[in-house]
Amino acid sequence: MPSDQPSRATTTERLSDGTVQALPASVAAPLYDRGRVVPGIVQLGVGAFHRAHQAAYVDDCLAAGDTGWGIVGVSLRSADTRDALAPQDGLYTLAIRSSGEEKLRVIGSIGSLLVAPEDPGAVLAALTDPRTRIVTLTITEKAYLRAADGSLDDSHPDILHDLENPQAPRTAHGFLAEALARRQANGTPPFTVLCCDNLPANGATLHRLMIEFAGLRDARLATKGDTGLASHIADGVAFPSSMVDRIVPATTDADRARIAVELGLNDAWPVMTEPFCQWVIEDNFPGGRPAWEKFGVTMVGDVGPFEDMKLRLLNGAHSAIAYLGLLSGHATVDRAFADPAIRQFVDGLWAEAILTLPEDAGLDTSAYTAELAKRFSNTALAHRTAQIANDGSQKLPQRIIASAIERTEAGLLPEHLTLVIAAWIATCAGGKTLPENHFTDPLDAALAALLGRNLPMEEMVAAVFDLAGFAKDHAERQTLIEFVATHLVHLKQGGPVLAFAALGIRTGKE
Ligand code: CS2
Repeated sequence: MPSDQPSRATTTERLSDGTVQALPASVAAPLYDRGRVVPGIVQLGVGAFHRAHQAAYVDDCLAAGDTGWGIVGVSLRSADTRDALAPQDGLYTLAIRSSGEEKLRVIGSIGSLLVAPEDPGAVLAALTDPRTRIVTLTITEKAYLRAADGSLDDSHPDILHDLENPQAPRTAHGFLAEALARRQANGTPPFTVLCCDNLPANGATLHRLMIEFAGLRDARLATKGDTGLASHIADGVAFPSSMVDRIVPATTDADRARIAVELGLNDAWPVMTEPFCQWVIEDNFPGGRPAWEKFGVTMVGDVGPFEDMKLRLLNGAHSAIAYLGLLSGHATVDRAFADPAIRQFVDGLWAEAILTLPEDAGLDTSAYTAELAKRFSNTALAHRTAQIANDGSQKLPQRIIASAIERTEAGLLPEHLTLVIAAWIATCAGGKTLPENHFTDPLDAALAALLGRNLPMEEMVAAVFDLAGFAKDHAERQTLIEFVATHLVHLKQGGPVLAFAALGIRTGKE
């Protein structure tokens, strides 16, 4: 990147409404009057993904004059994002990076930021504001608090807390339920709930969890029948599904320093991303929505095929690259993907997963995987394998296990798919020791206890499947366990080289 104004880097001035005019012409900035924007969307989870994806689409809408859709950003846990962005009036830089090029754009769609644990009442006030017509969620897979069988984890301490304290919730479920109940009581129409996480049938899944949660709440509050919240949520609140896609590596201090030079202003939390961006949304917004289709969003009747293709091909390959990459000593996706053995493995994985996708849905899987190969090769992203490795127990079911079950049901082998599960277990067992490889999982403690028991291989894999709820109640469970156990023996005896060799992938290191 040209840094022709090096002196600017030393400035302590912050990006904000007051300084945005001073940005160099090469940086795109919000030209609309932010003061006139009306908050219409409450976003739960204001992490980097939301800021690279949904917030950028909404910024386009606001810039085009559709000003009723400003975002109120809510962090459900930490104050970090609010602390970084509040002094910047919610402004932040999106750095769109491809090998050899970086384009900067300042996003203005987040008008205010709230931290739920500090002030749950303020969050409920935003959610019950009649101007709020859509609530979007990007809270990561584990925050949906599903038990191993996929139902609501009704013994989770935060769920129990929220049932006891409906006015001061901690979970997304608790906030949505209380706000929908208050709106129902006031005669304010409900908002539409738009899930933007990488879950299969994400809208329907959240809808089901919310009906379960509201049912428990109704039982506590002894409200029954048609006036109950559960039936209101079941029949009266829309939960469209959506497929979201943009690769967003974690921001580093080097990124902050480089962006400060380019802006001539400090930005405490710029967000890094790739040029590719996709959002496919089920068009079911009874309370209205931004004209997203004008800004590149695909509005459809059924998101299912797009979701499955993305979860199984992009995210499935990502998890494969993460665990096999870590086991092979690769710190970033591009480096792992440049390893010929991993590259060949991913082709094999795609071939297995593609056969599980519907043939009649008009999906062009070869164009899609060709594009994925380009995206994974983007050296400017430095997307860390350890970042993707987080929360494998929550991610593998929709990315890998669903395809493996369907292949086995169809009498086909899931050899590549099951190696990803084995690589996850092997990485949890041994690969987390180096600080730069560190990643976490909600099952960490239970997994460590189990892996420390030195059980015979197949018994150990079966216990991991039980713990994580993998392939629960599926006839194919035992077949998958046997494949995973065989792969694990290879990984234990000869690392990825031996495991790849068993699949016919030669590395030259056998
Ligand atoms: C990644 C995703 O961290 C991960 O698990 O697979 O965040 C991925 O980068 C996004 O889903 C891309 O849209």
